[in-house]
Amino acid sequence: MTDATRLEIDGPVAILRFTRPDKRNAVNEALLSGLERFFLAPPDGVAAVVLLGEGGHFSAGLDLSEHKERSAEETVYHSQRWHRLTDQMEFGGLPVVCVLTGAVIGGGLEIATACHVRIAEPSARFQLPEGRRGIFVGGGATVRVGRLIGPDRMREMMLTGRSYDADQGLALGLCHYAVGEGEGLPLALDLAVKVAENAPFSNYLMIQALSRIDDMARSDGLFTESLAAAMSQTTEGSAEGLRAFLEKRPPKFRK
Ligand code: 1HE
Repeated sequence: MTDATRLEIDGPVAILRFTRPDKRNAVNEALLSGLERFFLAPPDGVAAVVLLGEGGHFSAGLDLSEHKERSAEETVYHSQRWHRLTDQMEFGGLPVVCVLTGAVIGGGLEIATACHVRIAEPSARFQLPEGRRGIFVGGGATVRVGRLIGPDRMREMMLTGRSYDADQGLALGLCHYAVGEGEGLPLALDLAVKVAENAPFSNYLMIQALSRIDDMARSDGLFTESLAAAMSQTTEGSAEGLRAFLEKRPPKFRK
């Protein structure tokens, strides 16, 4: 993809790796562009993505050597670029499973929380050390991390700079699975294949509807749910999924 990311396609699953281990996969221009290139135009036929970092770390966040040169104006544009990317990851329609090892720090946590399934190995450390760097989060953490663990806990996490480990992350909802060392990628691939076998439009609705309904008033949310249910009912997927269940066989969805 770029010299900071590598893409491999295995049937319906794309495996995207961060390949800057010597810099703990800090997100520089090349890494950000690699993510944008993939998520803005995913290859045809891909139905799920696995995201991971090489060298024992997911990502140490924003590349601070590049960031120190940015003006305030450039920082707004750069932060908005992260928001476009992470929104595209969250709402683009492609399920994303990430494997979290080592540093899941700052922007690394912002990327992780834009993924739909998060698997942490024992080395994972979740941290928001922006206060020690004299900066603030800018890649969506106030919304995504704030909603996952609550603004109160996020503020404490930022003020004290504490790091949470994989088991604590699991209890807090920063990850969905805490697994043994080396077990992250096999589980991610299994789950990605399973997700890719769902009816495509059901996956699309899960990805689009849930966070949006969370933004709505209760009655708007419930009405939107009914509309989404009705739309799913018009697809080939529902015809096949319901028929397969009644015929006692696995469904076979068009990709
Ligand atoms: C980096 C970065 C980086 C490592 N930008 N170069 N993120 C942070 O504040 C985290 C900063 N990094 C760390 O706290 C540590 O590097 C780690 C705990 C992740 C790993 O420690 P360690 O001992 O394994 O490695 P190291 O020796 O500290 O780092 C290895 C190299 O990676 C070193 O470069 P070298 O040329 O001296 O070998 C480090 O400088 C480099 N490196 N992390 C640049 N982040 C959209 S806004 C988001 C805002 C944020 O993300 S703020 C949080 C930034």
